[in-house]
Amino acid sequence: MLRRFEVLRESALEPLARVASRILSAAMGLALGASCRSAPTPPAEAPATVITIGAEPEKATSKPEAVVAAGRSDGMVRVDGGRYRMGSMDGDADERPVHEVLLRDYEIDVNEVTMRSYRACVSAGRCRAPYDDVWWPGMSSSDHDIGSRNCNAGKDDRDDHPVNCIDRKQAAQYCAFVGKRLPTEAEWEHAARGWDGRKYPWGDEEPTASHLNGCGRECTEMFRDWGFEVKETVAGTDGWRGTSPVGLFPAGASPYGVLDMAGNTWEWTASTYCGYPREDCEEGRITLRGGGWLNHDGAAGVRTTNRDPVDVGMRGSALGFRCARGAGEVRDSEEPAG
Ligand SMILES: [Ca+2]
Repeated sequence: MLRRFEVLRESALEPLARVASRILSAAMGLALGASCRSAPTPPAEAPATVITIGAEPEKATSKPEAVVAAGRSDGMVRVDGGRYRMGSMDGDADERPVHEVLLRDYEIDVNEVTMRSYRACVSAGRCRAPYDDVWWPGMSSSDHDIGSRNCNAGKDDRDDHPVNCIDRKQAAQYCAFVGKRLPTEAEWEHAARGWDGRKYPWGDEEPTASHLNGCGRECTEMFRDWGFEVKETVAGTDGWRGTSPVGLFPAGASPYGVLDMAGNTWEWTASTYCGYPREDCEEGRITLRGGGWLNHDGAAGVRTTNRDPVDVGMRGSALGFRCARGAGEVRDSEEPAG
């Protein structure tokens, strides 16, 4: 599958645009590296889930009572399982086809994991400390310099900000430390989108500076000071050049009350990057969700169905995570739909 990144890299861009896109990638900690295809091998954390191929999700379908009555405990929100139509016919090629998955009941963190929370795992000797720099395959020295400036490690005013500049192993280590696990892609998307096929966690309204910490004027000006032009996610300013404290944008809450599912940081999932429905999986490449404080493609990056694959060892300044808990997705062989 030809990904947007590859399209960008291989198209006849002007040299300056090439540099800008590369630097933008550096700041986000997202890879432009070539993908490594292999035989489909669904990972243990993300069992195969495809049930049927469906149409675009219907708008305004009735919500299960459990959604309305969703209760929170331990900083999590409970999500009742069911048949969920995953993907979008309006987004990128890898968001198609819309297909139905069965989700078991699960819980997901309301907020992204903070520097403060992560530190407890480090103190217990169960997690490696966050890095103070970024890394991904093929990174240049300038990528490293620009990208590392917004790592939160070593900065004493970031306790309530999401932990960033951590690889997927560190994210998984933290979730295990607190008795949880990383969410699968399907779990993540449903928690962000609910049952009515919305484009963003809050609905179909285009993003504003009150919905999320994206790349507003504060962000474009920061990069301009560094000599680069980046694409804005929102008009005006959201007030945060890099990450913001978690949970600061209630107007951007998902139907389940989950926060920062658009913006602040991209989020690691449990899922290896595969085409829909689960085919042509790319071993060693993991799907990120949610968009971050910087998005190379602007508002399109924070859509609920957007997917971006990166190397499993990558760490970026716009990349964090949240955890989930529960039995996980239902395999099609276990409980066919329809
Ligand atoms: Ca911002």
